[in-house]
Amino acid sequence: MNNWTPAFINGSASSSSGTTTPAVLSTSLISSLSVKDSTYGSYWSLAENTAVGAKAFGDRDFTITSLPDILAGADHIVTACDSKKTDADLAVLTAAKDITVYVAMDQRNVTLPAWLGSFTKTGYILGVTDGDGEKPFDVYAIDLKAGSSLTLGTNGMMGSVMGYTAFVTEYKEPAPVKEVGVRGDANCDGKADLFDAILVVQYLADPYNSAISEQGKLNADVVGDNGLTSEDAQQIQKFVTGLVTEL
Ligand SMILES: [Ca+2]
Ligand SMILES: [Ca+2]
Repeated sequence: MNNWTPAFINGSASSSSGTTTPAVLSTSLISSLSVKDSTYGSYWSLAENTAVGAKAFGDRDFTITSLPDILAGADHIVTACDSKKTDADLAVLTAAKDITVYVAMDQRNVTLPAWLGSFTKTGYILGVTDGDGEKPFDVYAIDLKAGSSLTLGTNGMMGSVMGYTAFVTEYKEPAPVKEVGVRGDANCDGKADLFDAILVVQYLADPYNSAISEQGKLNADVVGDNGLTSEDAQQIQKFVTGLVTEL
């Protein structure tokens, strides 16, 4: 719980009938978060300055135990894990500034909801530790202009997974691509190996869901200076297996 400061501990109110009114919440980046989940919405809140050790959900003691650098200090949309049981839109978020919204989805959720299709898979992994140990969550991102709204939809109704959680940072221009780094180094870890060949093959098969960066695309374009093709993947594989000695 270090450094975890809720902006609001859910501002919801219980009516006399016992049902809860979902909260409307805000931060400097989010002008409003309108929670639509009438069953579990009272567990939702917003927290600022996300750090390792923060609670992942409002209705569980599970904590964030691995946090990618891009999410350090982010606003955290603390969802309810049990909102995974709600087969409807869960919340509507309106941006106070130009922001990037990140949704972290349990990797065991293989029935990704359609609304996530407009997001980009970043390749970053968030770790959430439940009673059984740390579970990896894939981080998806979408940019949102100041004043625009985004609907956070259903988790996809898959069983035996945690619900998603979400984060918001101020939008930053992507770092400009300067020059080729290590040739063949698609994943930008400083060396060319089999993982780079695999990443290029994955990119070619599904470019919209690839974790490859612009710098990685430049590094991996080892044949023809013409963008990535199967020839680039094959050439990196030849380098890995020693058939060619340089890229
Ligand atoms: Ca590499
Ligand atoms: Ca090429």
